[in-house]
Amino acid sequence: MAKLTIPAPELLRSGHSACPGCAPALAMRLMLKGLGPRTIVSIPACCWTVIDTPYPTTALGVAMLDNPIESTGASISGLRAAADALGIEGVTVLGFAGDGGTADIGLQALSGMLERRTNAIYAMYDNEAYMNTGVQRSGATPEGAWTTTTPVGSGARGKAEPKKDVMAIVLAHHPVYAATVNPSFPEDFVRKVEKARDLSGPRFFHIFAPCPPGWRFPSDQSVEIGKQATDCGLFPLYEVENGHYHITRKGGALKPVRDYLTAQGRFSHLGPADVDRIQAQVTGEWSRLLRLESET
Ligand SMILES: Cc1ncc(C[n+]2csc(CCOP(=O)(O)OP(=O)(O)O)c2C)c(N)n1
Ligand SMILES: [Mg+2]
Repeated sequence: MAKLTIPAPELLRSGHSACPGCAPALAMRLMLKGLGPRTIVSIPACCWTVIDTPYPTTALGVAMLDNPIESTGASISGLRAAADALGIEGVTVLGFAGDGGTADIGLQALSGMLERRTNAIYAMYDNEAYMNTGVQRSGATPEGAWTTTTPVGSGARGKAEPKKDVMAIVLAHHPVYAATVNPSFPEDFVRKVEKARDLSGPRFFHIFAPCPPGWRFPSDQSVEIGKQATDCGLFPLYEVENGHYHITRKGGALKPVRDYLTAQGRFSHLGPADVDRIQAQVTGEWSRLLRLESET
């Protein structure tokens, strides 16, 4: 039998207030298994501030700082500067922010942190909308998805615009390391986190994070939906180290995107032509990624 490589210690404790099936909770659990106890995490306004607190309690077994939604990049820059000034060694500084707080509201602070070569890890958990305030669309919401601000009805068919390519924006800053991870593939997730932990400089994670109430699927399906997203090529697992791309999961032929879409209520209004269009986009992006891997 294969030996599991995931560390046993739990730094996300019981008693947190995540919804059943919350993939962002699973993502934090895996992130801290990879980083270990000498981690300081900065969390902006998002579901995760609610999951961890209310003050003065905490479900996290590491030091945690709550920061305004737009300033995670600035916050982790300050934490790193403070740790260095105080001579605190061997500590990992982590920003753990939602897609709204990263792709939209906190984008300039993230850009600044990357450009200054801040020695810290920024992780964006992507549940593809502003979930904590009631499922409003973000720049990371995919085309066609229902949200409360991209309704479905007469003349309205969910979000009209494509998803913002946050990895491309981050990679334009030439970080030391950037990777996509998905809690449905925990071994791949923790291996990448352990690798990033041992590097120095700006590092970034794009975390796939299904949200049962926001995406409208049963809460026992989160892991399965995550698997489908990667196995159909919609959320490929890869890492980019000093500009070199490496796809970390190639499971043979890609599964059809249709199964992933039909499993979620937020896409239930899409017709065959919509599904075909999304399939063509996913196939095209997958080919582009394969090309990038072979060219670099
Ligand atoms: C400047 C500012 N604008 C809006 C808010 C309200 N707000 C709090 S949490 C949140 C949702 C954040 O969405 P995301 O970053 O995707 O995290 P999620 O809630 O999905 O976990 C918003 C809009 C805020 N706190 N500060
Ligand atoms: Mg979100």
